[in-house]
Amino acid sequence: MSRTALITGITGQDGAYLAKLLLDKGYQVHGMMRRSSTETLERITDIREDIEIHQGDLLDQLSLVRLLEETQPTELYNLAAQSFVPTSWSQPILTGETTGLGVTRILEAIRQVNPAIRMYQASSSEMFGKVQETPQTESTPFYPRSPYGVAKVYGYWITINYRESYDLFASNGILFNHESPLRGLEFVTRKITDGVARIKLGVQDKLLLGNLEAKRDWGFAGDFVNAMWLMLQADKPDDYVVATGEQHSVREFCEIAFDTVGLKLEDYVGVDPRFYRPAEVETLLGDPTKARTELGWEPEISFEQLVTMMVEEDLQRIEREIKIGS
Ligand code: NAP
Ligand code: F7E
Repeated sequence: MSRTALITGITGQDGAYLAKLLLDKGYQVHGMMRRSSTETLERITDIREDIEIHQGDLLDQLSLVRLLEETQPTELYNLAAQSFVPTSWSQPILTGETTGLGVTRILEAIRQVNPAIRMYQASSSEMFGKVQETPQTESTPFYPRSPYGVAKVYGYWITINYRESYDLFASNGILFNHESPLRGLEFVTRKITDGVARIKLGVQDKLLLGNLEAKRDWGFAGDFVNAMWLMLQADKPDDYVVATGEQHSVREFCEIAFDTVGLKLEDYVGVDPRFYRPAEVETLLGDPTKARTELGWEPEISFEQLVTMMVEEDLQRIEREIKIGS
C-alpha cells in the first residue's frame, strides 16, 4: 500500500532528515513551507525532485485545511515551530502562536479533513526546564524556563487532549537536543563547529559563547527522526522520551571540537554575557528506556562521532567558500 506523509517544517534540520528517511521507505513525501522572499530549500536540494513542496503556514488555519485536502496524507509530522529558545524571549507572542497554538490548528485540520491521519508532535526536553528529577522520563513533571518551553508544554497537552477527546492517533516525541551538520548556525553546537572550522582555516580569531557549563543530552538528528517514524508505526498512540542517556557540557563539546583540528579551546573561546539567557536550563539528561523497549529505537552515532562529523563537514564547506571567494 502506498503511504503518504506530510511534513511541516520540511525546510528545517529534522524535516530534511525525516524526508530522506521516508523517501527511502517508499513514501510519497509532501512538505509544507511558509512563503519567504528568499529560497529556504537549502537543506533539501538533493531530494527536491523527489518531494512535493506546498506553501502553508502554521499561523493560517485555512492553508492547513487546504493542504490536508490536497495531499491526503496517512501520516503527518508536525515539525514546524519557532524553535530557537532566545528568540522566544524577544518574540514570545509569535512563539506562542506558532509553537503552541499552531499544534491546535494542525489537530483541528486533521479532525476536519480526515481523523484517521496519524500525527507526530515534535515535543521537547525544554519542557523539563528546571528539572524536577534526573534522568527525565515520560512521567517527570514539566517546569519550562522559556516562552518556547511553555509553548511546547501547551503543544504537548493539546496533542494528548485531542487524542483523548476525539480518539486521534496523535503521539508526542519528547526529543532531547539533536544535532547534525544541518543544524542552524545559531544553536550552540553548530556555532562551535562552524567557529572551530573558521578559526582553523584562518578566517576567524575568536569564538564568543555564553554559559559553558550548561549540560545537554546531545544526539544525532539522523538517529532521532527514526524514532518519530517508529512512533507512528506503533499499535497505539503514546508519548516517548527520545534521548541518548548521556550528558555533556557545552565546554566538553568545545574541547572535542577544538581537539579534532589540533587546537586548544583556552586559546580561542571567550565568554560573552550577551549569550546568557534570562532563565537557563542548566542540565538535561533523558532516559530513553520506553522508546528502546516499546519501539526498538537505539541511537547509532556517539557523542564524539557527532562532534567530529560536524567539524569535518564545516571544514569542507568553509574551504569551498574560501575557494569560491578567492
Ligand atoms: P528548525 O531547523 O528550526 O526548523 C523549524 C521549521 O519550522 C523550519 O522549516 C521553519 O521554516 C518552520 N516554521 C517556522 N515557523 C513556521 C510557520 N509559522 N509556518 C510553517 N513553518 C514554520 O527546527 P528543527 O531542529 O528541525 O526541529 C524540528 C522540530 O522539533 C521543532 O518543532 C523543534 O521545536 C522541535 N525540537 C527540536 C529539537 C532539536 O534538538 N533539534 C529537540 C526537541 C524538539 P523556515 O525554514 O521558513 O524558517
Ligand atoms: O543551547 C548554551 C545555552 O541554543 C544549548 C532547540 O533545538 O534544543 C534546542 O534548545 C545550551 C544552552 O539549544 C551559547 O545557554 C552557551 O544552555 O543550542 P542551544 P537549546 O536551548 O537547548 C531543545 C531540545 C529544543 O527543543 C530547541 O528547539 O548552550 N550556550 N553559549 C549557548 N547557546 C547558544 N545558542 N549560543 C551560545 O553562544
